[in-house]
Amino acid sequence: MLNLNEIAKEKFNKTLEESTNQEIYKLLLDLVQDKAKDQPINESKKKLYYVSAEFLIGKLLSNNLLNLGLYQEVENQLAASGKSLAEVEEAEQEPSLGNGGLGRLAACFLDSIATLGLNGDGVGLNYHFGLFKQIFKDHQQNYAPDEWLAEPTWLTKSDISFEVPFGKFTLTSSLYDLEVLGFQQGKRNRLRLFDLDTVSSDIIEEGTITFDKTNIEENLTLFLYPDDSDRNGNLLRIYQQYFMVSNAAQLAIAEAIERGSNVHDLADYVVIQINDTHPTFIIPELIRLLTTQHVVSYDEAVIIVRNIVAFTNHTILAEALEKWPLDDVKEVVPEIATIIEKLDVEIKEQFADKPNVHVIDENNIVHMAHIAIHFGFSTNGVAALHTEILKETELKPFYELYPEEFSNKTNGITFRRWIMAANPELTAYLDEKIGTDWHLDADLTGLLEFQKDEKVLQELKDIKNIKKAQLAEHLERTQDIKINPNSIIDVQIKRIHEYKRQQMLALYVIYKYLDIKAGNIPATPITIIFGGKAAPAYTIAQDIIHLILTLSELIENDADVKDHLQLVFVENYNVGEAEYLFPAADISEQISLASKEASGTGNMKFMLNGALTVATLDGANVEIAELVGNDNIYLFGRSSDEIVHLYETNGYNPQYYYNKRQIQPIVDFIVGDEMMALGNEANLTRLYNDIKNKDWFMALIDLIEFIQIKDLMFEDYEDQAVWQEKSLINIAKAGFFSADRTIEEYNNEIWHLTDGSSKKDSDITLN
Ligand code: 26Q
Repeated sequence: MLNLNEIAKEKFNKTLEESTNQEIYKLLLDLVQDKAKDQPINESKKKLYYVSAEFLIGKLLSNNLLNLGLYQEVENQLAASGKSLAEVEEAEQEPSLGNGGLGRLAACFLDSIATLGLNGDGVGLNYHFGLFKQIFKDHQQNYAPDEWLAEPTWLTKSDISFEVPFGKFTLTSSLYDLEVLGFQQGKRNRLRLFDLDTVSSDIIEEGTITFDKTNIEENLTLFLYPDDSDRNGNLLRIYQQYFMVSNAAQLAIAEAIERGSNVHDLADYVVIQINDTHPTFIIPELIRLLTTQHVVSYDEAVIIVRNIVAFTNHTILAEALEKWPLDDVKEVVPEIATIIEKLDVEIKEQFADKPNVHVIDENNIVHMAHIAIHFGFSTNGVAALHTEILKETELKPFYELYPEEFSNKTNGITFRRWIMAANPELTAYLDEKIGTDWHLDADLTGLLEFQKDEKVLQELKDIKNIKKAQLAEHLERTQDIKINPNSIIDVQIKRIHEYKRQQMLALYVIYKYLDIKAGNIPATPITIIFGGKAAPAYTIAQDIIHLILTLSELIENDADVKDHLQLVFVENYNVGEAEYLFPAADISEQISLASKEASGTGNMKFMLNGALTVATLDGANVEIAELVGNDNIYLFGRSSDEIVHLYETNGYNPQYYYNKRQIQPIVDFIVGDEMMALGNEANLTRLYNDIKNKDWFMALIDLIEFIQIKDLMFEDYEDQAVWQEKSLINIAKAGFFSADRTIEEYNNEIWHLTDGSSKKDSDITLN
């Protein structure tokens, strides 16, 4: 029997009541670690390595307690001593080892892989500083380093270490492990994070995120690459990537040999899923290791690797597709550059007439995705529409070469974190209404039976109100932001990027502000909440943040409006903030320019917690709409086909939309006197000119429709019986988006972990 009081007495010679939250956190961390290490590690002949530059795992305490089945017991015992788990959790530093969706997906996948009892580890880097801390000052995004590696830590240093040979020096790695516990599974996997003992925070300029980018021994794992658009620091990025994959490859080979592989049969023992192209160097690295450290010929090594590596694409934005100058690769790892050149020769011989599939282009640029597709056995997109776009446009020439290697794996989210831990109130209510099987099978459709049950609809609303009150309390306590918990909570939380169109929602806010000034008072007050970080070098994204923060102050200062409309930008949006925001939202903003958002996963978290979605038909929104039906989602905007066509024909002209009577005053407001009085002229003018003259991601094209659909939504909110029914249907249909379903698909169609054979055992021949 667990007795926290006794443990506290033993450890600190205090009762639980007398212990500080910090002490209780330490006590619970030790308890979880002990229990975790009692659990055997998953085993099977073949093992998966999920290699990723990012794992946005979030805080671990609640999730681990939940997966061990201790959550309720611990919460009860803490409560009996006047303590709360939520407050204890505030002692935990959040590891922000990811930028956004791709990193969070990797974390959800680890949870599901362990829950399904599959033998699969994550492999990545132990960044000493996670993604920067975002601080708002003078309506601008500022940066502070995020030092998360404080004691006590969940990491355990192993005695595993490898030599990684760069061109100019060889470095020795150290491996740290994090336990990954399956939900009620009794076995565990690990997240394996490689590091360098020589890394030092002394090279960081005090209080900034600036450091000497050339001092590789001291900086290699110092920072998560903070950026998905900046081109500086390319060499460091290559150093990081090669260090990650060399360690991953050496680990996979060593473990396979331990399990009985003779290396020639490595593909029966190892499958490697690469999370976007960031780990693509693992292909040449495996070839290097097999041919130099083991007795495998080059030709055979290429075949082995082709049976091991599978690639997931997460974006169709051209600027996010990784390409490195061959000279940069040569400078960092000449041996790998040589192998890439050999692979390129093979492809050029085979496809002489198809320059768009070559590995190295005419400008001597290495295309990482091309390596991954040619020399892996599987390429997948992350939502149905995204995969279709890959096949029909972005990766069409590759799809024509290898049609059977392409597949879709629609993303998913772990229900353990995104409803069971984040929304225990809704969890308990669902348990009462439909039983607890959904904890494992994610089937929530039993709820549909209560679609017309007024009492149930009212109780769901009561839970939403509790979550709104908790959000309001949290924001006031931690950020000194006061929101009205009785208002409609309308949320857009995600990285700041033009294609996600935060600027379009900001334009809606201007419209609404002017409308309220004109005397049209909303029936229920509205709170629009933004959260998200912008890449430091992404100028227009900084301008969008500035616009929102300035507008927020303007509204706050306006006595006519502030009680009816509030605009809030949550600072330093991260997994912890997300856990408050998703359960409290009434409205989920999924308004990306159609064709641009590969999937989205926040859309799924909102739906699961009962928010209604305003959406373009983009990414996984398409599948949400199919599941709930058009009456239970608010769709608007141009279709993906129309947008793709506009880009192809250069057919979009923002001036045309700007000149419309309804739009011009809204856009002009950005540089009007009121905004200029509060904001920064350079930011506002640049953004204004960009929207008017360029608007590359077409914020104006859907603006009028967006205004109409949002106003319709606010109108519909007033009929609570109808609104709550829609909300119930969204919850009930969310089961498809369980990451357990996604991982089952990966395993059945790509990894084949339980049947012991690789996908293409002998069906590949030398050319
Ligand atoms: C590229 C080159 C150099 C440096 C960094 C990068 C880089 C870093 C991060 C490129 C892309 C990323 C992150 C991409 C990402 O998060 N994509 C999101 O993946 C989610 C999971 O599949 C999807 O749901 C989102 O739609 C997609 O935007």
